[in-house]
Amino acid sequence: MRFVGLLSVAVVAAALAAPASAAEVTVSGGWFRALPAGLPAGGYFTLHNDTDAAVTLISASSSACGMVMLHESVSTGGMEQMKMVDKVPVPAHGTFEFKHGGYNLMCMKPTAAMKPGAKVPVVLEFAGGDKLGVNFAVKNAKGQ
Ligand SMILES: [Cu+2]
Repeated sequence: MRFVGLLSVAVVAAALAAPASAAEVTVSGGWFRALPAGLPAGGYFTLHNDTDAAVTLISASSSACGMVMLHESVSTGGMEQMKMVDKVPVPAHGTFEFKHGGYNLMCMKPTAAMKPGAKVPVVLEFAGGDKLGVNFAVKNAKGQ
């Protein structure tokens, strides 16, 4: 796999600031929906896999969250419920969108850093141990 190899997260984050090179896994449009009173913040983004191999997202973490879970919203009889997901495969040259009503990151116990207008770091971990560091914007409940 060619995108991040065994580089440290800090090195990966620095590499992301450089112009995109040929084949890698990238994130666009990452943001958290901050809610008042320490409620969990949903995270949304699009994962782009421009490599020739499938990748599988297995976990996420952030210093702005006590814990980050992968969730899927499932509508049952008009009720929307969140289901835990343990992996999200993205095919070679494919994309996967985490969006409202579908998949989301769930930031449990958000810290004071999780406030609208801020940016918070997120580390995505893939099967095999590759990690990708990316900054997410923080917006209010209206997405502003
Ligand atoms: Cu959720």
